[in-house]
Amino acid sequence: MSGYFDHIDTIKFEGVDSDNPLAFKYYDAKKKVLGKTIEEHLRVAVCYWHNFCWDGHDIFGAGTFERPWLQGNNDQAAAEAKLDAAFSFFEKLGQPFFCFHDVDIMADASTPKEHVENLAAIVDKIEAKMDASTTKLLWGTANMFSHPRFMAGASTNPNPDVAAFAALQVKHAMEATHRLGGAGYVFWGGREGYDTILNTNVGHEMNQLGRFLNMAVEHKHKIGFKGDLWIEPKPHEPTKHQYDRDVGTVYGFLKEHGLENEIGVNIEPNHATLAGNAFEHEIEMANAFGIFGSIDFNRGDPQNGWDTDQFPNDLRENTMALYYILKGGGFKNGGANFDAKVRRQSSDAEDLFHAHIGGMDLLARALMNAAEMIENDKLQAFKDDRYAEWHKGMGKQMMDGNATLDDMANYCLEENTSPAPISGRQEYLENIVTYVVK
Ligand code: XUL
Ligand code: CO
Repeated sequence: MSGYFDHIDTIKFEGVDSDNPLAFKYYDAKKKVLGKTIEEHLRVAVCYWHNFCWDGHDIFGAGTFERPWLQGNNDQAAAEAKLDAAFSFFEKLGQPFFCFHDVDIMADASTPKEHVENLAAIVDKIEAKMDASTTKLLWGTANMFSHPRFMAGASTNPNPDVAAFAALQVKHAMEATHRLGGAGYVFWGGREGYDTILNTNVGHEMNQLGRFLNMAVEHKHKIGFKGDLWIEPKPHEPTKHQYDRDVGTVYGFLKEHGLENEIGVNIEPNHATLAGNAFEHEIEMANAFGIFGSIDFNRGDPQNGWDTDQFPNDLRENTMALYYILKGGGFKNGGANFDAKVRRQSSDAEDLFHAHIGGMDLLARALMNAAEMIENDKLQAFKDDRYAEWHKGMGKQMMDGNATLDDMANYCLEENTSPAPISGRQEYLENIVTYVVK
């Protein structure tokens, strides 16, 4: 079954003049940018679910991909065939990181006991694969949204027995992630929200989620997992309202439950846009709150209002994203996971390569653009100047907590201040970005 990718050679860096569509034009893994290699900066990851678990079905039609390992029942042999295919893909792409949900990697299970056994059986195999390669695990997670038992949520379910099943999955998925040396563990609250307020006790559900996440944090420390925990915000889909709506909402939630120093965020641009936020807004909010973790790179379709999970191709948007990621100190444990899928008509093995090559070349270009912006940081210089008054006089007194509202009001009266408007220079600043995007 690993023969599925045999007709494709290892993908090499050939540079911008290459005509070979199955070669990197910009992603030169060992090239140094701002003191680190492109590979070290981006920490690119391939996701298991869209690439190896999905057969191309949509809500109107059957699978179109004919991946051999997806043809029969998802038993241990099929899970191992999928694993062979995945690692042969990783090898040809240059050994990127990978990410998985528990159910992506394992044979189907029908009881809690089987779940634990089947997961353990495949983790043994993954460990052996990883020992024989340089591919590393970026993050693991538990899928607590596909099975019908989770239709009303996992930890936010009205039935605590469902939350107990979720606890079982998180415990074992986190332990598997730890064992495989994962850099992080993600909580995407797939159905941690609701479809109608008529049957939902919102306050209670959010407290359930808060307590559940505290238990997960306690477990992380108990087992000695040193990776990061990240919540992945999304406003809706599949539920109408999800509690982890966006970065700002997640931060308020973390504060409410005393988790702001324990859990960060895994930001996904297509989720940001569904919430009515720009991608870079979410990154900057996470930087401002000190909770930036990782990115699930993808894009939505500007004309479609759903989570299309397409591979990214907007150089300007991703240049800005990389600029703000670098300004925040860059990825530490996090990285650039492609939570993206090829289109349903892109049914061949090579389409998976075109998608990842394009995404990696795009991010490498965006990184180089962002580095150029940082080396001569006109945007920062403009901002420093714009906020300079806050570092002296009454502005500083206010920020240091040394001025009352009376003090400020009296200052205004006494100094007779009537500030003239100062241009925000938006177009000038946009031009700076335009000239660097290439
Ligand atoms: C769903 C989504 C998930 C998470 C992991 O929109 O992004 O794949 O990344 O559960
Ligand atoms: Co995602």
